Amino acid sequence: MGSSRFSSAAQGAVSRRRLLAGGLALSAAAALPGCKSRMSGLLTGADAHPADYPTVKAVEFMGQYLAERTGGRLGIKVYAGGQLGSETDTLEITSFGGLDLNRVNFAPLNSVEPMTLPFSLPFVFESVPHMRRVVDSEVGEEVLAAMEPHGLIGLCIYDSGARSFYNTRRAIRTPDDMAGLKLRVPASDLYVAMINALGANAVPIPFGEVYQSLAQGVIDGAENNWPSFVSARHYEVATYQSLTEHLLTPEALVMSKISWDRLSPEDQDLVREAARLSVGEMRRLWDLRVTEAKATIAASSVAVNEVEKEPFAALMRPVWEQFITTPQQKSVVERILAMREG
Ligand code: BDP
Repeated sequence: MGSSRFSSAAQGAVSRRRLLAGGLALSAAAALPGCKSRMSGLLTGADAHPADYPTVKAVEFMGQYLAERTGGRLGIKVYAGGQLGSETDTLEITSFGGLDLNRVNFAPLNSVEPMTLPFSLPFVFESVPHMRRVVDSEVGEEVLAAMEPHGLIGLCIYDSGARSFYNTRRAIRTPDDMAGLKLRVPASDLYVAMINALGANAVPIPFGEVYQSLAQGVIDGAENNWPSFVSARHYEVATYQSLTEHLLTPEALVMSKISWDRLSPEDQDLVREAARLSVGEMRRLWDLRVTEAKATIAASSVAVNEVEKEPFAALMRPVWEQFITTPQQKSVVERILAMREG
């Protein structure tokens, strides 16, 4: 099951082995033949973020909705804080049916499904409203649907704000300032190419290991949005934040196709409806969280600088050409650009 694009089974933590054995997913035993609509239980989900983060809260909101609508027959339990492993690992586990739900950034999906690459292109979205317009359109639906052959049902797309660079060395004002910096990236070849095209050195590391790597000087910096910069405490170590806003890559909530197929058509509709409703809640929480994170940084010792984006964007053309190659991807990119205001 799943796609050959996934690497061999995730190794390591006992909890992950349990997951691979199907230990946490909606139990197959609950799905009696012919009794699909009586399926009951807690859907399990994974998230790299702490329990109070907007993505976790949004999925819990979805769970409450499901519980209300089914009289408690269905619900969701989120394993937050990356306790089940990196997003790459949990995606693989989800595709095998060891987890029901997984909230991930689009970055780790880039190596799973090429149709996720357009959303990960640097400078493709001009603003948060532009990104929201795109993901709310048929383009969002198309990209979510493209994950199904990999054992993943794309349920909805959440915000992730704008990612900017931060590091322990110096303010970044022009691409020249990036020369030689060792910068952490998520597990995506596109991110690696982006960093290298800017003259820095990309170091792929799971999100949960970034704080320690910064503190130990294994890397000089990383890039992320305001809420993650604060909640992962990267700002305590990386005290130069440069507002490149190079990526507005969103987040995806996916469901294991194996778990999905165990639901009755009515429950599938309900899960889709709950996911759709959770997007509004997520955006509300997200906007508050961005404001809070900015206030935390303003009161901290982080030196924040604005950046003229054009010189950075100009260096991204070869990256776009390298990763956008199929007519389907090109069509998505064209439609994204057509939805710009400027
Ligand atoms: C955060 C995303 C999270 C990623 C993380 C990263 O919400 O899904 O794991 O960035 O950089 O903004 O890996």
